[in-house]
Amino acid sequence: MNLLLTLAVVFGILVLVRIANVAQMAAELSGETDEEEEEKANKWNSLGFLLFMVIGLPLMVYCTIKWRPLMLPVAASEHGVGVDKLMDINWWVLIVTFFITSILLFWFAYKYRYNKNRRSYYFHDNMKLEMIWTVVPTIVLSGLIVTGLMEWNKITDLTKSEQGMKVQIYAKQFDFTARYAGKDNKLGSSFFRNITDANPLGVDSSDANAADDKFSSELVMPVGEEIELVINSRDVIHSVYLPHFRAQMNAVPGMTTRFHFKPTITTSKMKEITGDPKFEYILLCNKICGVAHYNMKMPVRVLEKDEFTKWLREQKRVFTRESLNAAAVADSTKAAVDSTVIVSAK
Ligand SMILES: [Cu+2]
Repeated sequence: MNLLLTLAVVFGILVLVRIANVAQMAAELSGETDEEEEEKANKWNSLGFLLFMVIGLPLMVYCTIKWRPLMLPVAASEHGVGVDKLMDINWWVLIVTFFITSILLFWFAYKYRYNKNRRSYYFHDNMKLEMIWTVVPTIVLSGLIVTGLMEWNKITDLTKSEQGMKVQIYAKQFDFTARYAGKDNKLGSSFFRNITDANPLGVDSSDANAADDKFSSELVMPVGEEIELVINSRDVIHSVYLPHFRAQMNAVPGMTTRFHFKPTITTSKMKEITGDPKFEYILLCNKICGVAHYNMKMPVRVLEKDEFTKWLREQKRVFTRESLNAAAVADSTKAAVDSTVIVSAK
């Protein structure tokens, strides 16, 4: 089907070129002067501009309305509402500017096409005009930048992050793991040298804060609670992107980044809002991080508070008594081997 369509377009263009050639030859045969021919070409070109405007602009409006359902639904986080408002203001400024400039562009191309009886008007400069096209964009752009910065400062305000429920998002090629801080709301420290198959995040088993930490392969959050994402990467730069919550933060190896937000709509409520019973939130990697980047994602659910507490209770701890014992045995064996090596080296 696509091949047929491409062929049809290519042949269509070829036919148009042939028709243009024939028209030119016919004009030559009829003894038209170059000037007359040029005037005719100008007229057709300028009409073409008008036609493009008359078809193109309504088509753009139609497509925008038709494919609007493919856009993201309402923001599911507190700060997301502000982000959307900013986005809407930006769009309105763009749309109004686009329509004014496009209509002027195509209309002028038609109205002021070459006319041998008309002389163009020359002026060296026009203070008033220059002031208008300097001052108006300056005011509009400053307004956009200042309101954007104010919103950004609110989103990245770290004074609120202390109250947030801490959840580590650990990224690696090509998946995410979540670690919940447990009752103490303190994540146990971690170090890449501690990484083993049983301890994929390299959590320090001797850190008391790690005792109640829990793993999860999905990000589950209680509705209406402040969440503090503590973001790390094992290998390359990834990005934690939560489109429905209007949140994104890079995961950078060797450092900790944070994102603070409050989910406001549960998954089941969002199913109602979107009218889609299969709706699910998602966390995506938004940095091209390797061959399976396209598939690097994590399911996300927002639950009522009591449902969340129940869910968290069922999750597996990072360290169980058995795994701690196994780690202790491994450590002592390693220490014994090390001391043997030292003794034999002597
Ligand atoms: Cu990635």
